[in-house]
Amino acid sequence: MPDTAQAPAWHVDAAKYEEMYKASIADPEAFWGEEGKRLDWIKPYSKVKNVDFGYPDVSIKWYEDGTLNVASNCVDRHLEKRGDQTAIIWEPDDPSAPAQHIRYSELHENVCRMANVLKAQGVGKGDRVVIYLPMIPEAAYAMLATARIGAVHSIVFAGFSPDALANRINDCDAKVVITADEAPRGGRKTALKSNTDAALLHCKDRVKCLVVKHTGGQTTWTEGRDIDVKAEMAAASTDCAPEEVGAEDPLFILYTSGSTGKPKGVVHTSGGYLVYAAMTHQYTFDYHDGDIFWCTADVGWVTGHSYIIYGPLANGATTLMFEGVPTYPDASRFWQVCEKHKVNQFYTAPTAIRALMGQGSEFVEKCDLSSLRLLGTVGEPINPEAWNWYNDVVGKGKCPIVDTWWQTETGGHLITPLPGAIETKPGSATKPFFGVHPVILDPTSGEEITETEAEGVLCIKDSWPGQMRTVYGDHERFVSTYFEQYKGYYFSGDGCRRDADGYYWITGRVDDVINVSGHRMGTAEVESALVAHSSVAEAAVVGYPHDIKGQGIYAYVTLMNGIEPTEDLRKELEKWVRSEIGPIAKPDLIQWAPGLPKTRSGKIMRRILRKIAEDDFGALGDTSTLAEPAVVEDLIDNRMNRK
Ligand code: 6R9
Repeated sequence: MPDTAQAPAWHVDAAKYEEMYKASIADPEAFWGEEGKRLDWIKPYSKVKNVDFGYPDVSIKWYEDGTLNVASNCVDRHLEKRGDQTAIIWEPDDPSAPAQHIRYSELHENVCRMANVLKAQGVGKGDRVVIYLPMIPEAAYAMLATARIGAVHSIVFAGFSPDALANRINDCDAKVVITADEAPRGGRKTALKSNTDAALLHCKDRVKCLVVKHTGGQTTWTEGRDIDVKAEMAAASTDCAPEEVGAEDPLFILYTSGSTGKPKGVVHTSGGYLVYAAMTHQYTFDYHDGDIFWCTADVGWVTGHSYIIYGPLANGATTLMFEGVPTYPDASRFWQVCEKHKVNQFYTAPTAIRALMGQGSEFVEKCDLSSLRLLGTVGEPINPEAWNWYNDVVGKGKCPIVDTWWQTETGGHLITPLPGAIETKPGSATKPFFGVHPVILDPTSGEEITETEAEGVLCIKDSWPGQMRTVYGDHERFVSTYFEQYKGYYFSGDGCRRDADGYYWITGRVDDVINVSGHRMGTAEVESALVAHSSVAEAAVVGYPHDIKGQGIYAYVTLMNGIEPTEDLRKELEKWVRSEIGPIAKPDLIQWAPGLPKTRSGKIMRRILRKIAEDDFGALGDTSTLAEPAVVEDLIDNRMNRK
């Protein structure tokens, strides 16, 4: 418990957690029927849950006959009580530039103005809007304006390449893309508008480009297609009636990597998602009225959707939005921002914690962090060393750490400690959130392991309101990805262990997804980028343990006949992948592979490649199905130095 006199009591204690959890599992209809009331509905729901996890007819609906507007739940309904309260604190990349405090009343005005700008471009209910913006207030306005008019947003992380942007604009058939001239981060600028220009060469002519002039950097301008958002907003009305949408109408699409094929458009709907984002934000972070909440994620990831924008704003919170990076101008930036804005709850990723830990504790110690009451992590397993540093140096042993396990697909936290209720153990996401029924299955038999102590694959037995509903435009892919392998369950793709106390420990992905600095990367995506290069015949990509990033990208590359493996080519391939996908996909290590280990039927044996990349080739396992065993010896002899 914090020892500051004014700290509020925790929302739940151990007994209350047990009681609420039991009730949520015993009678989900009653539990979620009650929780749904945290939103303002235009037409209240009479049906709470209508879910079928049965293969192949998976269907998930929550609050299906209710109607609402997500933006009015995040903005309008707070105006009367907290119109003058700060909704968003915006902290710019440059620490000497002023922060902005955007009141709920101003947020309302700006969202309405932006909504009217979208409407003037012919965007209406159900239309898709792609958002490719830096971490600036306009990103929040754009999301909420889209929701206000019943349209569907799809945010593309500003670190993605023109190709990745074009693919997403085309996949969801967007009517407009909202971008900015430039994105400043860590003192450097990314030319977002030029990227967008390059992307739009591969998109339908009718796609309009709304440009936020943020830095004032030079951009080329296509008359008739490009629109100056700030100028249009200034001229637009501050009135825009919110559109009534069904609970199951889509709110957003977010593309995420899977083990095969191109990224999937994860679809979240309006009612259930918002109930779940708001509820988890309140309980997991023990959010109370008046708290200053900071989630350091980018709005391009699901964490930014649920815990910078939708959860906090649905709860009438003050949410901090940070444009910069943890190490600019130096490694104390996070802590300086905490001190400056008196942050109460701070939520970040293990990779950031590890990087800052490596810079030394003095960067933390020179800041006044007495406002902090709770710390959170998300994105990947946190190693106990980083957990302890976070706990001791940042939290001074006084702030509970919530290690929240969840996914783009789940909309909000599924397994997480609740402060005041669940004792933490470094490295464990601990216990399920209300209404969440995790099970551990034997990966081979698919049977549920009923003993408390268990290890296997993590599945969820029944739905929760924040669950994704489908893959955009491809429901079959949704069913086959998440419901086919283990029938009757949602399959998370993660491995997991349950200890004798019933605590869950996530062990990492069991599929061909790697987790680089908390960002999901499909190995198939990196491979297809590599083979798109004219010198590359074949490529196989695996993850390997990396001190800061959690996992690094290890690529085995077979060159075309007659192409010489040189250092220049290695650099060129790194650059190539950066430009095909984005900087986060750049391979850390590229090994020239004269051949790849394959079965006689031609399947690449990734298990072996993983072992070599992990420097664990003493334990290659069964290699009897290898077509050419000599290939493996060559790869071992020429493996890359991981240091
Ligand atoms: C929210 C988010 C999801 C994957 C997930 C898992 C890993 C996330 C974690 C964690 C261990 C945690 N992951 N949180 N692993 N402990 N607390 O990160 O979504 O980008 O879709 O990634 O991230 O492997 O399956 P997303």
